[in-house]
Amino acid sequence: MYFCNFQTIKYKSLTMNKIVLITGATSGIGLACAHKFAANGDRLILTGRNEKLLEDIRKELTAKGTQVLTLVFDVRDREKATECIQNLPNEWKDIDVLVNNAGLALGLEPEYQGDFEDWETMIDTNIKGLLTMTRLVVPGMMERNRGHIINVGSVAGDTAYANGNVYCATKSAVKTLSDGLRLDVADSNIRVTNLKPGLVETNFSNVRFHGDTERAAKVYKGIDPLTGDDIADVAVYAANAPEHVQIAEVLILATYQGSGSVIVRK
Ligand code: NDP
Ligand code: 8X3
Repeated sequence: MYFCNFQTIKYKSLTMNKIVLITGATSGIGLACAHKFAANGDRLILTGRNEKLLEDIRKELTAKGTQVLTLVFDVRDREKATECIQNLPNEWKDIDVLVNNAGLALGLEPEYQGDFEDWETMIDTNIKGLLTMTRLVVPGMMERNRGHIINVGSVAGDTAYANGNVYCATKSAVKTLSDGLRLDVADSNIRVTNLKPGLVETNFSNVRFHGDTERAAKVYKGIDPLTGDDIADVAVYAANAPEHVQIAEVLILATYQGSGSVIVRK
C-alpha cells in the first residue's frame, strides 16, 4: 500500500527518455523546469505541497503527451518523503535527474533582528530538505552508475548581501553540498550541477515578504529580471550536455545586475 498520493496515467510502454524529479514544481523555477523538461520529451515526477496545483499541472502536461507522476509532500517531512520515494512504482524508480529546487527566503532584516521561526524554516527547507532528497535518490543513481543532481543554489550563496544573512547562508550551504557531492560521486558517471540564479521574478519575493505584494514588486522594479524559463533552459542544457561534460556551476544574473547586491535600476 502506498501512503503517497500517486497521480499518473497508465501507458502501455514507457519511452527511454529521462525520468526527471523536480521538487517545488508548483511555482516559479520548478514549474518552468517542469515545462521545459516536458518539452524536451522527458518523463516527470513532480513534487510539491499543493495537491490541487500539482494535479492541474499534471493534467496540462499529460494533455500535451508528457508522462507525469505527482507526489505530494513537504521536503521537510523526511518520513513522508522517504515513503514516497521508496514506494515509487517500478516504472518510475530509476530517476535520472533530480532537480533540488524547493526553497525559499523569509524576511530581509539584520541578522541580530531576524525571526527564529523564519530561520528554522529556511534551514529545514533549503538545506535539510535538499539533503533528504539527495540521500533518498542518489543511492539508486550510484547503483545504476547514471544520474544527475541539479541543485538550485543562488548568487546569494557566493557572497552575502545586506540583510540576507540566513538565506545567503543556506545557499552557501547548497554550494558546499553540491561541491561535496560532486567529489563523492567523482568515481561514477553521475554529474552534479549547482545553478546560481540572480533576480528571478517568481513568487519568491511574495513569500520572502510574507505576502506583502507591493514590497515584493519593488524588488523587480526598474530592471528586466530573469524568468523561471531562463533558469530552466540552463537546467535542461546541463542535463543534456554530452556525457563527458559536467556543468558544475552556473551563475545566471539579470543584465544590469552586477552581483547579488549591485543592481542598476532605470
Ligand atoms: P517560488 O516561491 O515561485 O517557488 C518555490 C517552490 O518551492 C514552490 O513550488 C513552493 O511550494 C516550493 N516549496 C517551498 N517550500 C517547500 C517545502 N517545504 N516543501 C516542498 N516544496 C516547497 O520561488 P522560486 O521559483 O523563485 O524558487 C525556487 C528556488 O529558486 C528556491 O530554492 C530559491 O531559493 C531559488 N532561487 C530563487 C531566486 C529568485 O530570485 N526567485 C534566485 C535564486 C535562487 P509552495 O507554494 O507549496 O510553498
Ligand atoms: C534569490 C535571489 O538575489 O534575492 O536567491 O538572493 S536573491
